[in-house]
Amino acid sequence: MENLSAKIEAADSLESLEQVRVEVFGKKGALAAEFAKLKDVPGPEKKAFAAGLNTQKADLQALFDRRHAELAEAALEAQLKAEAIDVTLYAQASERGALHPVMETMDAIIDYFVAMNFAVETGPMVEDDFHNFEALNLPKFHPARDMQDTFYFGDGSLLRTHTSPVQIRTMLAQKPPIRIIAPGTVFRRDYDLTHTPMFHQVEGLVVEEEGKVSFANLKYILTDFLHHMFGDVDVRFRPSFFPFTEPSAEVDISCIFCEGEGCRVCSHTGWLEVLGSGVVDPNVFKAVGYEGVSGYAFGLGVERFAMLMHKIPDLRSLFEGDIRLLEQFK
Ligand code: 2NL
Repeated sequence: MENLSAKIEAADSLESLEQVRVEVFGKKGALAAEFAKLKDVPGPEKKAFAAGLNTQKADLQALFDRRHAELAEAALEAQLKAEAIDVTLYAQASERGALHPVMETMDAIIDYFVAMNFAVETGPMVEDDFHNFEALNLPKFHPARDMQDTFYFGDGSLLRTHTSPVQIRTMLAQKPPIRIIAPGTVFRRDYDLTHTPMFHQVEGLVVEEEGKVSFANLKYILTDFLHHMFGDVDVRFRPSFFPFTEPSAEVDISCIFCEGEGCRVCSHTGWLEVLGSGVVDPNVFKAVGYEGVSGYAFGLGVERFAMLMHKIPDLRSLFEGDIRLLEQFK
């Protein structure tokens, strides 16, 4: 028994102590062997013998528990020491990112119209002929449907060329009054200095009971919007044509580079075109089953807004992911 105590004391790790535990307390261990002798002890001595064994067992167990606690404590100490972190060391500072200027501009545009009580609607980028063209008074064989401009999948589906289909879907799903903007990604087969095959639009649509909105409301809100975005610029509405509006107008601001004097950016006109707009064509309302309503709509290209607001000269720099450009927008 002396040597069992010594064995427990001598264990120098939890692993070796576990081996000792099996040797001492295990089913086939030293204590079990001692207890086995009990059956050969003559009757009168049995009780004292058993009591002696139990005392020894209890002593050994106490010794084992103490040793186990010591070794467990030592193991924890060692682990904490090994895993210690020097919190006084300088960390590698991580670079902070930022929104891309196109998304930041989109958010600024959305914020204006949300403040003006417009709801934000979104829809699928893969569309069909009805929602992208037919319902917008773009009949079959209209040049805007040309293979030149539209990505077709060959099964009748296509990549939306504007976010107008979102407004068509909203009108089909809801009753007037409607007061929404549709921001999103759009696609056209066009790639040169001033066009990219993927770009972003925000379109707006207001529909009310007949006679409650007119071109005057459109003119007011777009003028206020452009002042909000570009500051103290002149705003001009110029007659134009879109298949989905009648009458239609393109909206110009006085050139923010030369303040209307005439420069290369404004092609020496003093004006920059920034919006398309108009009074919703009756054929559009017919296509969605609306009667006795009037409305106005508008659309803008977000990349163009971003370039003008930040005076970025080259459209392509918005798509190249050059960190030297992006770092300037933190
Ligand atoms: C532009 C022209 C415009 C619209 C978009 C629209 C949508 C519906 C009905 C009528 Cl559902 N119109 N959208 C109207 C006029 C112009 O955008 O130059 N965009 C960059």
